[in-house]
Amino acid sequence: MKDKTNKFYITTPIYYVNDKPHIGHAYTTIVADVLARFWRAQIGDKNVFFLTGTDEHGAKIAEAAQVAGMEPQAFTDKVSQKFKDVWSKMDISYDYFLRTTDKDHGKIVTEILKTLKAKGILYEDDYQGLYCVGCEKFITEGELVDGKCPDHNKVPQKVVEKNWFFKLSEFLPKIKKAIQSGELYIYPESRKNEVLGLIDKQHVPDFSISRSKKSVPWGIDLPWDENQKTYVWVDALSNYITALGYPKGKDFKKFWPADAQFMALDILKFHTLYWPAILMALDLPLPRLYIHGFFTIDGKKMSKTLGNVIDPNELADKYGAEVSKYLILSQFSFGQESDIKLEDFPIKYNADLVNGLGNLVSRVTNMIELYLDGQVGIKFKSLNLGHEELKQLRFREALLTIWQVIAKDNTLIDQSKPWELAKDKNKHDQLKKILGELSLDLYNIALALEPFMPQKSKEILDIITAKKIKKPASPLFPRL
Ligand code: ME8
Repeated sequence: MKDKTNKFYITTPIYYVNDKPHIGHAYTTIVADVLARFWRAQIGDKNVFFLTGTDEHGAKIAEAAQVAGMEPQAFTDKVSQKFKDVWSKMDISYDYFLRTTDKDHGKIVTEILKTLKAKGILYEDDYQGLYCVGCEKFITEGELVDGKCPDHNKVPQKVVEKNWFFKLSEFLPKIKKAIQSGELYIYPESRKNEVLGLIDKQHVPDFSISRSKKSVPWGIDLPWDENQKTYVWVDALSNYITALGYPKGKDFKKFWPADAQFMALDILKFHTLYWPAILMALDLPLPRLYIHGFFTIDGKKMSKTLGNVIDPNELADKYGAEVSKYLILSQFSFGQESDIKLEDFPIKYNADLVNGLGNLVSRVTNMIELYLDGQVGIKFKSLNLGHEELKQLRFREALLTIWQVIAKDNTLIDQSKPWELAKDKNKHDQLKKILGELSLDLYNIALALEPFMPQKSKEILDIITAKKIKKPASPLFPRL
């Protein structure tokens, strides 16, 4: 990760609106939010651009609309709003929410396609093969398990149609070089190697940039062929630059290339091969890609049939936005494949927030109020706690660093027993020194928490920097 920068552009995938948001979408969006808040504090609000949105075209969405008995546009309006609502409930600070059904986006996608065609990168051909609507991708026999797409457990469609194709083969050697040189940055290393393996060992075919209008009527028209619609992935990937007003927009000039594009490994190939190829074809610089693991819930893949899909709305209702974010991010390290154990949430809430941070704030402020008449008399300075970790996108580790200080301070209080020092006039200096150290730590804990828990951070800062420090009237984190 960049150590110094004067602008920072962060994206999440744009999520399919075939169904309502779940905790998987929330995880990616929360890490993006934390990073956006972190960089805003370093380089100023105007220099950070955080994009998220919804992916609304294609067969998958059209089918879901049909099942819901709605017109596609009305259906996508409704589900897209659910994403906006949950992000607002989770206090997600995006700068722009892009919908692929936005007119502005569509116009730019059309321009991008025309440019690619004019450059001779597209050609027309017959496609004969299999298509998985769940993945919105052409799938090979070799990828099937028992004749079904392993991700969606469905028999793919047989497709015979004319499509326009992108000459990916021409770009693969250049993409490989860009990955090796770091010009196309892929994190973590294991995913980077996976992509290099894909290029070397598997035949990666050219990809289609259109679908026949007969089979997929819901999408952006192909400008030069009235029988075709734009393939949903080309429409979707373009969002990362259409949102900035490519090619001439001020934001585009300022923010592209992206400093952190987040996603899980399910869409690795689209982002590490198709997307760089499109960018190279447009003569644009390449982004930095950060791929996290897919997590399971209590050991099982999240699915409607298993009934274990976690709705972020429910978490926010139970714990509030900030605590929910803490509980999700502290479960596992970014990049790892992991399991979320819901039964751990209340345990962790009590241990880390009620007994850890909340208790520390109330003990320290109580003692300063009682023994020092609310005056700790020190100058606060920032120690940049957790900054290194956040610059490297080690979200969980940044939290661990903060909680180490909390644990150290709670132990310091237990061992130094300030209430005993307070009884002895000769030990007043020692008492003052310990409470000074503790309040400086609280100040830095609050600063470090700002990207994760902006409101709690402000509450603690207000308490600890007040002219007269007082124990808060109610606990920072009430017991469940
Ligand atoms: O793929 N664990 O949209 P999508 C972790 N529209 N992250 C998860 C997850 C899980 N179990 N489930 C989902 C699409 N995610 C396309 C993207 S981008 C140009 C187009 C997160 O709604 C993770 O970020 O299927 C994953 O990559 C994304 O949701 C897929 O969202």
